[in-house]
Amino acid sequence: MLYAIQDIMDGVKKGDFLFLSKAISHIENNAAGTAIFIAGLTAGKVPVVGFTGPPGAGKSTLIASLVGEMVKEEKRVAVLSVDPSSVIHEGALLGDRIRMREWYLHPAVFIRSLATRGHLGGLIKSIDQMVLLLQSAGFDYVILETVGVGQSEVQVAKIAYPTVLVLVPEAGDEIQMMKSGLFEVANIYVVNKSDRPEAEKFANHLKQSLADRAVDNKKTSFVQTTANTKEGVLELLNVIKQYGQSFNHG
Ligand SMILES: Nc1nc2c(ncn2[C@@H]2O[C@H](COP(=O)(O)OP(=O)(O)OP(=O)(O)O)[C@@H](O)[C@H]2O)c(=O)[nH]1
Ligand SMILES: [Mg+2]
Repeated sequence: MLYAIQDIMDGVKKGDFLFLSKAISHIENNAAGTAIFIAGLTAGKVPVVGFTGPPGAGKSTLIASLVGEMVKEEKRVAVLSVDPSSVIHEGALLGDRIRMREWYLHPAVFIRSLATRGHLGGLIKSIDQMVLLLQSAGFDYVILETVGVGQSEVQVAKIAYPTVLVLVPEAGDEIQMMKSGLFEVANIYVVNKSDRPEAEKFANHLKQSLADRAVDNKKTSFVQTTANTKEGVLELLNVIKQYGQSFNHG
C-alpha cells in the first residue's frame, strides 16, 4: 500500500512502528521526497548508543540483554543493526531475529536490520538519516549495531555517543581494530564472554593498553559482561547513562 509523505510523518511523530518502517524503507531506497521528509523531522536529544566490534563478539546478545534492562525501566528503545555481509530475510537478519527474539513483538521496542552487501561506506548518509528519524519518534534510546573493524565502522561509530566497543577474550582482532581507528573512537570498552577462562587475562591486558593510550583527558570506561547470562549488563547501562548526561549530538 502507498502512503503519502504527510501520513508517514504524522505516524512517525506518534511513534507508530508501521510508519517508522515505511520511513526507513523510504530512506533506504532514497525515494522521492526523502530530503523534504528528513528536513521536516524534529529530533529530540535522544542518546544514540553505538555497538561495534568483530563478528560474533556478542553484540546482538548484549543489546538484547541491555534492552531488557531498559524496558524494565519503562523506556522505549529503537535498535538499528547494520550488517555488511548478511542477507536480509523478511526485513530482518536471520541471526539477529533469533538473538533479539524476545523483543520483536514488544510494543516498546522497535528493531530494524539493514543488509549492506559490502557497501557500508555508501550507506553512511542513510544511516545518519535513519538515526535522526528514530530520534524524532519518541524513543528514550536509539541503539546502533555495526559489525566489523574497518574505516566505515569508524564513520558509523561517530554517529553514535557513546560508542561501545565489544571485544572478546581472543587475540587477533585488537590489532586490526587499532589500525582502523575504532579504538580511538570508542568511549566504552566491553570485554564480553567473561565466562571464558582467558577473560581475566584479556581484560587486564586491555585495561593496560587503554591506560597506555590515554590521551586528552578523553573519558573512557571499561565493563566486563557475560551477555547471555546478563552479568554486567546493568552496570553497562549505568555507564551508558553517565555519557547520556553529557550527550551533545551535532
Ligand atoms: N559463552 C558466551 N557466549 C556468548 C556470550 N555472548 C554471546 N555469546 C554467543 O556468541 C555467539 C555470537 O553472538 P551474537 O550476539 O550473534 O554476536 P554478534 O557480535 O552480534 O555477531 P554478528 O552480528 O554476527 O557480528 C552466539 O552464539 C551467542 O550465544 C557470552 O557472554 N558468553
Ligand atoms: Mg549481531
